[in-house]
Amino acid sequence: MSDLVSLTKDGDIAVITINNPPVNAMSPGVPEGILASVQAAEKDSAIKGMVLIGGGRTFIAGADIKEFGKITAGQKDRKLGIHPILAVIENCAKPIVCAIHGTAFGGGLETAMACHYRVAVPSALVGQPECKLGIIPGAAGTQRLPRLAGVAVAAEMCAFGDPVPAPKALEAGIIDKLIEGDLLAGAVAFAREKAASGKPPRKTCDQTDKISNAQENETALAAARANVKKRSRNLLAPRKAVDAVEAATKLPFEQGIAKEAELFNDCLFSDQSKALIHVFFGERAVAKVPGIAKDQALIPIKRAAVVGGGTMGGGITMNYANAGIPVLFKEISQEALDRGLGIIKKNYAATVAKGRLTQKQMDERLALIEPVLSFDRFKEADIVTEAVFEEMALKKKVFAELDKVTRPDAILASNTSTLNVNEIASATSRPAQVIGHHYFSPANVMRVIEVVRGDKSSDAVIATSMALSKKLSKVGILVGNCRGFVGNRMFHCYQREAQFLAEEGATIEQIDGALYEFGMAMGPLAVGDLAGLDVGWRIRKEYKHLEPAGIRQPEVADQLCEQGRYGQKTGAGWYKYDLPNRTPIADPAVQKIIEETAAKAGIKRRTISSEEILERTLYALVNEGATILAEGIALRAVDIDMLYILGYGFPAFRGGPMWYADTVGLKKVYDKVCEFEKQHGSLWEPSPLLKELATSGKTFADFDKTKES
Ligand code: 3H9
Repeated sequence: MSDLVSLTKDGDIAVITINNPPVNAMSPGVPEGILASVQAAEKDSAIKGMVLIGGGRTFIAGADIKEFGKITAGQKDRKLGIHPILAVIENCAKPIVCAIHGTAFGGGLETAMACHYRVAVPSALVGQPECKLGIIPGAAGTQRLPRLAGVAVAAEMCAFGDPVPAPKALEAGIIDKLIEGDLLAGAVAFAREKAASGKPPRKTCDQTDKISNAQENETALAAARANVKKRSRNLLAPRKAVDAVEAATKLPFEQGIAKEAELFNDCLFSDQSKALIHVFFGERAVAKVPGIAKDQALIPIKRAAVVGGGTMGGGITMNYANAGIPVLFKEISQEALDRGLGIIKKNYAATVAKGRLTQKQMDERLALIEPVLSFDRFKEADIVTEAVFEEMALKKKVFAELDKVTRPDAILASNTSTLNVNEIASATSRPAQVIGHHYFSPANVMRVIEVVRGDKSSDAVIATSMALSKKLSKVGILVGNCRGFVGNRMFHCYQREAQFLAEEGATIEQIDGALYEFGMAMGPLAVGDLAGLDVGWRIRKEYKHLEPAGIRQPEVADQLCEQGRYGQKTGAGWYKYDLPNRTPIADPAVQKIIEETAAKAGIKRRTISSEEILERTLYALVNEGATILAEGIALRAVDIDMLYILGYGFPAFRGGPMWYADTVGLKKVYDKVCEFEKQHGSLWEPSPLLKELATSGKTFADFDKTKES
C-alpha cells in the first residue's frame, strides 16, 4: 500500500502491517496507509476479515510526538484528522482484529480500540500515556476505553498513563484474547473465526454496558479526581483526562469526541505540554554525546565493585545487582560491612512488602552482592565505583590503592559530588580510566547519574559510562569537571539565595512554601535538612581557602551545624523534627539565630514577596546555568534541564530551569538579574551568554540547536 503500511493476504484474511520503525509511531502517512488498506480489503470480495499488526519490535507506540510541536507552532492544521479514519475501521462490515505485541500506547491503543477485536501476546503492554506529555488521549481514547473497561480503569489509565500488561488488560476487557506463540497466526485464526460466525463485527462505540450505572460512574470519577489531586499536584492534563472520561458517561459518542477534542487542545497548547514534550525528547537527547562516535567500542561490564558501604555505596551496589551485574561490596570492618548489608536487605524487603519485587527476585539480587573486607578479588572487576567520605585526601588514598589492585583496563569511577575529578585521577597511573559517576541519594531510587569527564577520561570510558547508566535504568548526563560540576554548582547558588532571603526577612516556611507551590518536590531549606547540613559544612571547610574575600556568604547554616543541627538525621536543622516522623516543624530557635545573624551583618530585614523568592532562587540557577553552558561544562541546556528534573526535584511540567527561563522570556530574566546585581552586588553579575541570548531575542533552545551534531 505504501512504504509505511503494507497489505498482504493470508487466504481470506487481509494482513495490514505498519512499518514505521523504530516504534511504528503514527507519523503522517501511517493513518492514511491504514485507511487505504482497510478500504481496499473491504472492497475485495475474497477477503472475509482483517488483521492489523505492527512490523518490527512493537505495535503502534502512539502519535508521532514530533508532530505536536508543529501543530502548536502553527505549521499544521490544528485538526488531527484521525477520527474519520478510525470511524472507517470501526464501521467496516468485515471483522478487523488488532494484533498487539510490544506496546500499544496512546494513538496505538486508540486505533486498536477502533478495531472490532484485540488479541495480544502476554508480554504486550497497553496504555494511554498522553498525560506524561501534558496532553490527554486525542483519538477517542477517553471515549472508547471506558466503554471497554469501565470508568475506574479508564480514568486511572488516562489520568496517570501507566502501562497495563496484557493479562491485566484482558481481565479489564481491553483485549479479547492472549495469544501464546505466533501472534500473526493466532490473530488470523481469530479473525477467520469471527468472520465465520456470521455476526456483525462488534463496535466499541456502541457498547454502553460498562458506563450505564450512573452511581458507579460518579463514585469512580470522584475517586479518580481525589487521586489526581493527591498524585498530580499542579498538573493540568490528568484533571482534563478525568473530565473527558466523564464526558463518555454523559454524552453520546460523537459529542464525547468533540468534548475530548476541546480538552485535548486546552492541554496541547499549554506550557505544561510543551515542557513535558521537551522532557520526553530531552531524556533521549542527553544520551547522545557530540564528539563521541556512536560506534565507539564499549568496555564490557560483567563484574563491578563498590568501595564504601554507607548509604551511597549501598544504593550503588543495589543498582548493579538490580541490573544483574555481580558486585563486590567492600568495607573496612566487619561491623561496617554488616551495617551496610543490613540496610541493603532492609531496602529490598521494603520493596517486597510493597509488592514491587518478589522474594525470589530479592534473593537473586542479594546473591549477586558479595561482601568483602579486602581488595584481594578486585582484579575481577571491570569497574570500581568509589563511595567513601567526601574528602579529597581520602579519595586520593583510595584511588592510589585501586590503581594497584585492579586490572589496568578497569574503569575507576568516583561518586564524588563536588571534588576535582582530575585531582582524584592524578592519584593513579591511568587517568584515562578515571571518571566521576555522581549518583543522587537514594542512589537505588534516583534515576540520574552525573557522569563527570576528567580532562583525560578516554572516549571509551565516557561512552561506557553512558551505556552503563542506561543498563542501570538511569539517565546518564555527561558534564565537565569543575567544583560541584553542573548540579551542585548551580544548587549552591539556589540555596545561597534561599539563605540570603531568610537573612533579609523571609521566613523559612515562606521560602520553602513558595518553591513547593512552584512545583519543586521540596523547598531548598527542607532539602538541606534531608541531605544533611553537615555535608555542605564539610565541603565549605574544605574549600574555604578558595573563597574570595569580601563576598557575602550565608552564615546561618554553619551556625546550625556548630550547634549539632545537621538536619533530619539529628532531629533538627532548619526545622525541628519529632523523629521518626520527618514532618518539618518551624523552630523559633532558628528564627532567633537568623535574626541575630542579620543584625550582626547589618542587614535590614523587610517583607519579602513570593515573587521575589522565586526570582531570586530560580534566576540564580539560570544565571549560573548560562555560565556553565558558556564554559562547556554542560553540553546543552537540555542536559541541565534533565539533571534538575531527575536529580533535584525540579517540576517536569516546567521543563527544567533553562526551559523555564525560555518560557518566562530571557529578556525579562536578564533584566531582573541586572537589577539584582545593582541591589546585591557581584554574585549577580549577569552571565555573558544570558546577556547575548536575551539581547538578540534568542532562547536556550536556540543555543542547543547550535550544538546539534
Ligand atoms: C498520542 O498518541 C496522542 C494520541 O492520543 C492522539 C493521536 C491523534 N513519537 O524511547 P526509545 C522515538 S501521544 C515520535 O528510546 P524504547 C524516540 O524519541 C503519544 N518518536 O525506545 C527515540 O528516538 P531516537 C503516546 C518516538 O524501546 C526512538 O523512538 N505515546 C515516539 O526505550 C526510540 O524510543 C507515547 O507517549 C513517538 N510516539 O521505548 C509513547 N516514541 O532514537 C512514547 C518513541 O531518535 N514512547 N519515539 O532518540 C515510549 O514510551 C517509548 O519510546 C517506548 C519504547 C516504550 C515506545
